[in-house]
Amino acid sequence: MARQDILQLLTTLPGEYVSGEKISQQLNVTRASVWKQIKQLQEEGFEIEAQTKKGYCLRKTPDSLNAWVIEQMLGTVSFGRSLIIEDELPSTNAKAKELAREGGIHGQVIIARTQCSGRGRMQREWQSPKGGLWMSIIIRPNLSLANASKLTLAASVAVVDALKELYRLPVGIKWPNDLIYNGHKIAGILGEVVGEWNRVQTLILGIGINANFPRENLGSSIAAATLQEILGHEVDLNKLTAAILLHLEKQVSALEADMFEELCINWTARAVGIGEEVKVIRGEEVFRGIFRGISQEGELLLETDHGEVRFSAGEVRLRSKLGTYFGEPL
Ligand code: BTX
Repeated sequence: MARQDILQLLTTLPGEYVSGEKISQQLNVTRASVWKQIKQLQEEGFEIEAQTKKGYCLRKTPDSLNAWVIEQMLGTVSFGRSLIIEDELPSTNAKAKELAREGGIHGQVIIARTQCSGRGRMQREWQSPKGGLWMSIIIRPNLSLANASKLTLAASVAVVDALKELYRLPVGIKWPNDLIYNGHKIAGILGEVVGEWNRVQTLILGIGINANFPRENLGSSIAAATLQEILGHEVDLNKLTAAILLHLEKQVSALEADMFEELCINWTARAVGIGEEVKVIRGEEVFRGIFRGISQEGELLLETDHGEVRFSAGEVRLRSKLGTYFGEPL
């Protein structure tokens, strides 16, 4: 008997008691083993009331990551319909790449409660303590190579919208796809291509959100924010996961329907620093100018004294005129 079967029975009539006898009959198991499973569910964070005469009643599902709970909350067609949660992984992106090579499907999600070797762009370290949301999605989009790189921009719009919908948080996008709250990084997004892009057409989208832990759990040199500190309470990670996946699926579908202009407008509306004087650093070179937004191809547009210059993500760093980027130290 799977614990899911018990949960399914307890949720058919929300708020009502289901007798141990009924559960044991329906699932063809002893009442003692039903009790054992209920105790395990309670340990996983399900608030289940047990009353001698009435039976069991599910009062609340856990806020901590739980695949069954996420599944109940999902409003997507394919994103997250296949979903794995591991206690610890080196990196969910690395695991997702492995799964993609083994035939992982479009929309498959892998989440880790903690990562011991989380990565940012250019192999930078991404600290991933317990309490965060560290997840990767396998995307096999119906997009041309030129358009596929826009997926990471779409992902940043999706995460901003999910955070706004759930917590009314005004989060901005730092080009190309870091999410900033009051000058502090609250989330990061990493898109990685698997195999030969032209043939395989698979992108791994890694999303990391500083959620239920204090900022001190990250290195002191990092200008980061966490949802717990901003909101003053822990958040429901299952709800957050389901909301992000729904927004992401919508964004990806819009891109597949060739709606890049709309994405461009949505991204720009959420971006920080547009119209400001900035420095763009490419290796040893420094370009100064006004940050004008992004092109249809997702490149950064810089208005310099010598005309407009375009930069693609990955090759450059962006800083405000004062040497900081919206609060982030150099
Ligand atoms: P990034 O290269 O823009 O950011 C990396 C930089 O951010 C680091 O050099 C460090 O200064 C800072 N940093 C490290 N950890 C944190 C943190 N938790 N919060 C704020 N700042 C931090 C951004 O890369 C993309 C990150 C994607 C992470 C996800 S998590 C799930 C998936 N798996 C995986 O290994 N990566 C992705």
